[in-house]
Amino acid sequence: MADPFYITTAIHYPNGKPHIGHAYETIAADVVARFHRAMGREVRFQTGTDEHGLKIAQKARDLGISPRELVDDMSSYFKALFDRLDVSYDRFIRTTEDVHHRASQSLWDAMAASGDLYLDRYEGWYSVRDEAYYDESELTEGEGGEKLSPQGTPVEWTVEESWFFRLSKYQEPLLALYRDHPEFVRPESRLNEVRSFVEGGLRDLSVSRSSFDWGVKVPGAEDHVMYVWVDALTNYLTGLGYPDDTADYRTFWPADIHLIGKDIVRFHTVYWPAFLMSAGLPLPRTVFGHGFVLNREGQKESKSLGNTTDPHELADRFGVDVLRYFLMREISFGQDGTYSAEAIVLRGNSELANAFGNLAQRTLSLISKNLGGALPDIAGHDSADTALLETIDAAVRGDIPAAFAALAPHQAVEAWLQAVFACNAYIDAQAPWTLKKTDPERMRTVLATLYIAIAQLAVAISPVIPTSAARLLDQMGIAPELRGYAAIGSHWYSPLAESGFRLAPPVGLFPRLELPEETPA
Ligand code: ME8
Repeated sequence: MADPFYITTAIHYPNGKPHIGHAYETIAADVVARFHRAMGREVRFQTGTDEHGLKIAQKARDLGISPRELVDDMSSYFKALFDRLDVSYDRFIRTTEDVHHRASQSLWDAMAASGDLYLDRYEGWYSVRDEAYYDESELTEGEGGEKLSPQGTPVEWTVEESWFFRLSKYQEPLLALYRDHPEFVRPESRLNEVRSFVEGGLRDLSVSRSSFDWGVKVPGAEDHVMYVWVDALTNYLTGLGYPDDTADYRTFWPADIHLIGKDIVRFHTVYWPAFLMSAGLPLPRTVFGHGFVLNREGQKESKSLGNTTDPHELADRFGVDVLRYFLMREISFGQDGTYSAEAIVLRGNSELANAFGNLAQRTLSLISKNLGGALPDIAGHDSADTALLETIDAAVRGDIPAAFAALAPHQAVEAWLQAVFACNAYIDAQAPWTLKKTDPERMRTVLATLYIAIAQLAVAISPVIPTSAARLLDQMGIAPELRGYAAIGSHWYSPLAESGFRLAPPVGLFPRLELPEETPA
């Protein structure tokens, strides 16, 4: 298969269980991965857990267990959640894997060979919660006068022997990168932030720690472990087999998209390209920094703050596809957005259950009841039928894939919903249920037209609601090879109708959701 496409999520810190933000990012990446697969591309999709560093070591110490026990336990929750949410990753990476230690050490050696690493002494501020070094000038003051990072997290004064990376040397090459490839950082607002940060000057970066040992050992200096972000970023290469010259590496590197949250854009668009330039490796094409999912109080849920909702609970209450649909539909990709039980119920009921589910249910039931499940032949389209099919065609071949390709899943869903509304307007105007007696021939044409439209709409929305779309397409007898964007159209309809296929009485797709009692309507 041609046209490879490599997408990654951030790797998640397993210092606690996953929350809605982790679910959001990974679902978004899955939607993009599924879309590109449906376009016929050869997709590689990687996610995983980021298991080293002081944050993990301190959490384990607080719990009285070893870091290894903590990450083995917590990483499994991330994997189980992503499996539950139908995330179609090809590789779930854990940075404690031996292959990852080897890859990180190879990247380190390559940076050393460029003369970009030197030993010195670090004195400065560090936030364990962000696993980040901050300049004095970036800090703010908390209510009690304590120093806080720009993210509002506590910082501590750190003094230790450390290896440094010559980040300062890469200021001009990075500015040239942003100038020549503005698509490297998206959305544009994040590019502007990063550019001004780099224009403000870059200091060399401390890239090892010698005061604890939970990390990847520095080659040739085994009393040092790598700064956790050095090994974390390397995960994108490890998963392809780096440093070996593997088929996966040759096919998929450089990555097409690193999908990450806005809080870690600096690591991915300043440090990471500088490391890769130093090692002489090609740079990823796009780093996309999405916004935060906030709860109804407008707070960011985070493990460190302890205000998290278990995404399993949301999946239990609303269903996986409704949750996936809601997150993609409600939040403009790239911006922050809020979620609440009410908003999920509203979207699930009005858009999935009513607009799309009822459309399919009504159409398939009429065929099942009135025609014994045999698909009607299309005798003489009139202009209303042609207009509907043209509207659907424009959506499923034009607006919807264009929006997915542009990393705007919220716009893809919006375009899909408009096409669903067009079908609803058509079914109401044509009222096929009244045509049975008055004009059975016309009824057959209307139902055939709707059948074609509904199958196309199910294919088009499959990246977002894969299970429900597949259940509908299974009922409709649509062969797996017809379920991609490339195969979308109406050419399959007559052969299917003539094949003797019989539609069974349809099964509803989306149960009506009730508002939880404890929350006000
Ligand atoms: O940052 N809404 O891990 P992490 C949306 N290990 N996204 C959110 C979110 C929220 N409320 N909270 C977190 C790390 N995220 C590092 C990454 S990559 C080489 C190393 C996003 O577990 C966050 O922005 O803190 C990040 O992209 C991802 O979840 C993992 O966050």
